[in-house]
Order: sequence, then C-alpha cells, then structure tokens
Amino acid sequence: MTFKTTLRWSDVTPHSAYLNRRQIMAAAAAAVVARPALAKSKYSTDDAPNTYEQITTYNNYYEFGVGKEDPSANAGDLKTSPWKVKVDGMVDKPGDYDLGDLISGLPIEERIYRFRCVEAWSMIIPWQGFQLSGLLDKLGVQPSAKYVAFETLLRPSEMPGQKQSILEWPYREGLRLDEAMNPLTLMATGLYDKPLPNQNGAPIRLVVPWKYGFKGVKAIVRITLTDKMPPTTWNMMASNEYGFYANVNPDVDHPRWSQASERRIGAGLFAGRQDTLMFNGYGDEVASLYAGMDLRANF
Ligand SMILES: Nc1nc2c(c(=O)[nH]1)N[C@H]1C(S)=C(S)[C@@H](COP(=O)(O)O)O[C@H]1N2
Ligand SMILES: [Mo]
Repeated sequence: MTFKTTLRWSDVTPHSAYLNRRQIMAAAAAAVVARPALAKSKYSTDDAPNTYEQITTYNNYYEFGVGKEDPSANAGDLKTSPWKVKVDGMVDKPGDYDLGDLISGLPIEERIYRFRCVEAWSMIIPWQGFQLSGLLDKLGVQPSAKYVAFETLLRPSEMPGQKQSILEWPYREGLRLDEAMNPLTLMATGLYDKPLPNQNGAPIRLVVPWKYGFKGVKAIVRITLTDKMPPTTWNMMASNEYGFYANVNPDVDHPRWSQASERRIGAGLFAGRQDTLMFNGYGDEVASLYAGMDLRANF
C-alpha cells in the first residue's frame, strides 16, 4: 500500500526564522523558568537510550501502515489537538474530557525504560509521562472494577490503515487493575523532552515496560473501568499467539519464533543478540502481581 507523505510545518520552517533575537532570549528564559530539569526517576534504567531518530522512524502503528517506516512517513496529518478522552464504566467521575483537563495536576516525570516488542527487537526509550495510578486515583475507581480498557482513535480520514481490515479497528488494549496501578505503568505524553511524535502515539499512549510492546496502545481516546477482562486487538486477531497478559517471558516462545533473545535496534551489525530478561528485567517490581499464576497458560 502507498500513503501520502506530508511535510509538517515544523519540518520545513525553522522556528527561529520567525523570532527576532529578543524574542528568542525571552522564550529561552521562560523555558528555563517554566520547566526545571526533570529529576532522574528511580525507575529509569542505566542502559544508553536509543537515538531520537531510531525511536521515531522504526515504529509499529498499523493505523499508518504495516512497515516500520510507514508511521513516520504517514502520521504527520493526524490532528491531535483538540483531543477528547471518554472515561466511562465503573468510575466516580466519568465524562468526555479535554486531554488537558484530564491530566492537569498529574506530575510528569522522565522514565528511561527498556522496551521489548513481541517481534523480538528492543530499544531503550526516554519517555515523559505520568503514572496511570495518579489518573485513576483522580477519576475514582469503584470497588467493583477489576480491569482498565483503552481504545485508540478511530479516524480513517487521517489514519489510512483503518481503511483496510488489517486489524479490527479501533485498536484496543487492557490491563488488570493491579497492573494498571503499578508505579511502573506510565501514560506517556513526551519523548526526549519533546511532545510525543504522532508516530509514537501522540498525544497520549500507554507504556507498560514489563509487557510486550503491543500492550502500549497509542492515541488513546477512551478509558473504561470494567469488571470483565476486556477484548484486546492482538488477542482477538490470534489468541494462540498473543495473550491478554503479554508479559515478557524468555521461557514462553511465540508459536512461530523464540522469545529467549532480542535484537537491540541500533546496536550495529556485529553486536549480536542479547538474552531477554523475565518481565523485561522488571521482575523486582512486578513478579508479585503474578504469584501463583501459571505463566505458560496465562501468557
Ligand atoms: N493504536 C496502536 N497502538 C499500538 C500499535 C498499533 O499498531 N496501533 N502497535 C503496538 C506495537 S506492536 C508496538 S511494538 C508499539 C510500538 O511503539 P513505538 O512505535 O513507540 O516503539 O506500539 C503498540 N501500540
Ligand atoms: Mo510490537
């Protein structure tokens, strides 16, 4: 398939061309005052991050095509402002929220996370975002709720992949409530100190670092609190290959390939594969969530 490629204004016009020197100095000073450096999170990995270029040009986002470079080429036209998020189900404060209202007051942190795709490649990504737990506390989760479900925007006019039945649209994902409340679970709004690029899920996407990347649903427009395990896109597509839990697990292979090792994007031709870690290396924080569960049956 071929999609239209459109340059964005920011691609063709250096911002500085529109500002005189005094404005630049004032803007720089304001930026310093308005945004103190984000503290290094105790949840961040020490691994060296992938480059911005790598993170923004090697993507999975089937709404914009199935090739790794399709999202960076085709997502530029997606309009992410204004952005509404519907909150419904077993929650005290349901509603149709403007994104800014929904997330106001929630502390944004930088988190450098390992990221492992189910296709057995990985990256290190410096996200900015807030803990999903903070948002859920603000919304008031009712005692009957056991899961959180998420939906991506459905807008075929700006998401050309949705004109084809590659997947069942809109893209859906979900977490058990205790997974959603875990401090590692992030709602990302930025990347490398910049607003989230469209191809990475602007304006808001989920990041769950101990799970395969497909759990990280992009361009979220709906959050539902429910007492039933929600249907999820890849599980609906092929339930024998993609489970609801999708925990990174080197001992449970995908039916068509091994999950024991991974290829680090950008590591170079001769770097070799590296061992995949249980829960992607986040076992200390999350293994207790699955105590007593058979992770072969619940993959
Ligand atoms: N809406 C939507 N979200 C999605 C996908 C998608 O196709 N559509 N792909 C998933 C998969 S398989 C991965 S690996 C990650 C990729 O995130 P990244 O492009 O920011 O690395 O997004 C996930 N979220
Ligand atoms: Mo993925």
